[in-house]
Amino acid sequence: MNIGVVCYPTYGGSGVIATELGKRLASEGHNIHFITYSRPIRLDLFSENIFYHEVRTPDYPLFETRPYESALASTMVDVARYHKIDLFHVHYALPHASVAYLAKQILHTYGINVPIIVTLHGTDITVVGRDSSFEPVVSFAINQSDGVTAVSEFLKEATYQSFNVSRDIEVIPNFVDTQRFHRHQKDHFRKMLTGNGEKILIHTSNFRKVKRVEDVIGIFAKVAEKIPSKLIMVGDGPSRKSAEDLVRELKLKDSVYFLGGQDAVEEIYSVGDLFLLPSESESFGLAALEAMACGVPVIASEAGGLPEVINQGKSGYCCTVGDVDCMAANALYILSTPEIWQTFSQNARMQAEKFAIEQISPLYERYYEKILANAGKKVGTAASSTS
Ligand code: GMT
Repeated sequence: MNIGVVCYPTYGGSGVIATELGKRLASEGHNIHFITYSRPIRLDLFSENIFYHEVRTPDYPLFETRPYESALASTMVDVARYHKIDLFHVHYALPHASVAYLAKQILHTYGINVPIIVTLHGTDITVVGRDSSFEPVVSFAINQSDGVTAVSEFLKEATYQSFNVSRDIEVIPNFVDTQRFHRHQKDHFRKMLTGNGEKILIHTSNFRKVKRVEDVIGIFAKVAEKIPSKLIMVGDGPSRKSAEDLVRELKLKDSVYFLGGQDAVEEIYSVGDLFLLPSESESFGLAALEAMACGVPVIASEAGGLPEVINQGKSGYCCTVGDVDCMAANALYILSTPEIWQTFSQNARMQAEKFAIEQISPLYERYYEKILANAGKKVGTAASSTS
């Protein structure tokens, strides 16, 4: 199959999922054409079946903001016409679902039908997409797409609740590469961070309001009062400055490291004793899954799809959003004895294996085939695919 993939290329779970899925499908013989405004962050290695088309949005003195959507639709049309795209898979509804609809209508004028599949990821539904400035467009585009998937049952239901949508939505959960994400031997790194055998707590995110980074620090402060610990903060974003200020205010500066954006997160998770994700809203929680694959138990809020990922009481705990006391108490319980931690760590890995990429990517392939069949299109399988 020749598949056009549209996603956000910067740090963020939806871009990671889009890129890792594309890489996996390319390794199985499909031709994957990424169409984005910069190279997707995890598109690091050359593969003969992967192509990258940069969307250029020319500037003009009249533009206060550049019309990216028009440039993206035009690039999608161009790539579809000249690379014989069988279907477009667009990740994150806003604005990709409506842009894909536009591209599809334009392609019809050339006598070309390219079905559109939209994957809903999170705040495109739960936060920004449902704002009245966008809702009618997002509802329309979801209804008009040939296929729609959501990354959790929670997100599927949230879509029905917040949008004027009644069509079928297929739940295909996110996945993890369990070969890459496993507990690496990183004793020297651990020693570097914790000269006195402290526990290591980790948080990774894009430091937005929805992540409740102040709760991460609150949980850590309570844990550190009882058990000597360090906190590693990975990622960057708007809440980082206030988080650093809070750490200074609480006089925790020597125990909290802000590492900024990192690529080899599996190496950091490999020295982790707990992963903290107390988000306000989280459709899935890919970072938690990746940490679990490295044997790190998770302390999280019970927001959104997190309870579908974390096996409560086995691989971690979920508490009510904002209940820092509950999260700290559960963290202390897991860290209280090496035996309890070991059991949670093993369970975390086992739970993550249920979401291994080799289990989940065939679900997407089957869904592609179904949508293509519904559209009356017959295309080759991975093995017979040609560009
Ligand atoms: O919605 C966002 O915050 C952005 C989005 C992304 O592009 O990174 O994250 C969402 O999609 C991820 C991948 O499917 C999920 O793992 C995250 O839980 C989800 N974020 C939220 O729901 C806040």
